[in-house]
Amino acid sequence: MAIGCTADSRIACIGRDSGAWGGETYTHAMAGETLNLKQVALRLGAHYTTVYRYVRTHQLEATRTSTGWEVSEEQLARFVAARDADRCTPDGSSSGPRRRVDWRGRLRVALERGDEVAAWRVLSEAMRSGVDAEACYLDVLAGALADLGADVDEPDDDHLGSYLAAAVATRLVARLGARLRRPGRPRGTIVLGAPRGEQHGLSIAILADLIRTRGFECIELGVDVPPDVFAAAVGRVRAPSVVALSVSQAATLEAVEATVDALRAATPDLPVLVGGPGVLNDEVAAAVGADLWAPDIRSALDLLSSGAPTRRPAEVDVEPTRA
Ligand code: B12
Repeated sequence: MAIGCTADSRIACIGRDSGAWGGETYTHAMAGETLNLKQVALRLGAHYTTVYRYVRTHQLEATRTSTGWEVSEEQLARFVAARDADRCTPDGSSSGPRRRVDWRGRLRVALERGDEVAAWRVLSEAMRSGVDAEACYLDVLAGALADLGADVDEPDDDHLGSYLAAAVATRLVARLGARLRRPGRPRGTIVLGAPRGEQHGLSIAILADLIRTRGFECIELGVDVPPDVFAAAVGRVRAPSVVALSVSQAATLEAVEATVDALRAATPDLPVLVGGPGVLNDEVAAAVGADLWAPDIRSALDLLSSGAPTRRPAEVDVEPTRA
């Protein structure tokens, strides 16, 4: 600790000293300058490995360089403020308000870096702190993916972040799915896939896992599925309850329509559910011939769990009656 500082003022004043730690000279970083992890450890009065863990779990923002990690004064200040908000009350009791941890933000950083180890650590910590599986999938993981490219300062023009994130997220879903309990006798079977031309597969994997946790069997067809394959799949299932199509881009709506037509020809009474960013509302769903639409996965799960979804009633043109 710096000479003359109390524990509480250590963060503020230790940087005015200079000295050596592990043979390295440190000084207070001027505005715009950065600190390495040893310097941060010294400033926090923590061990280097603890600081490294803060970085890997995205509690402390840092930038990777060719020689290690760099932390700016602003990043360190944000970390200290967040940590202090999580601290005990002044009387030493631990009943102070708990800080809401930004699992979604932390995960997003790890996803964009393509860092599976850090990403899994964030999810594991979230689960350990009581975030349930559904919230892990929908609020933390899907939330982090939805935030991709939201950084105006760092536009991801080449989509590299999306590719890295999708690859890591795919592995995370596989790991999460393997942990889920699937209750006994299925209450129905849902056939699920994305239409021809659609490469966005994460929503399908997530929806499939969560459908199973709600007690349904799920036949997962994956992405870029031709209409006749959907038709063949429902033909093989003894009593399918619903076919669900995940549509991430409006560009594939024609393929959705072709899929609905093929399904109607194969199993006329089977309801078709559509959802995803490519289907804005129920009117678009009706226009492509689907019976059901849900704005998000939670609503879709509630809809499926609420009973036996049915086909949309055919619109009947009523002739005005004469008086
Ligand atoms: C990862 C990603 C990719 C990855 C996909 C890899 C993979 N294995 O999935 C890659 C890099 C390959 C990719 C490619 C492209 N992508 Co992309 N991608 C994304 C990104 C970043 C995340 C999508 C994701 O998986 N989210 C996680 C899931 C769980 O969330 P979600 O899809 O939003 O789904 C939620 C709801 O919509 C709903 N939902 C989803 N499916 C279903 C299904 C049912 C039945 C129900 C009820 C609900 C439901 O519930 C979910 C959770 O609440 C989004 C941007 C974003 N910020 O969302 C763009 C995004 C989906 N992509 C987009 C585009 C345009 C493309 C490309 C055309 C880009 C290009 N120029 O090449 C290509 C198209 C490839 C193709 N032919 O399909 C657009 C789509 C715009 C649109 N609505 O029309 C988006 C929205 C980006 C944008 N803002 O422009 N992409």
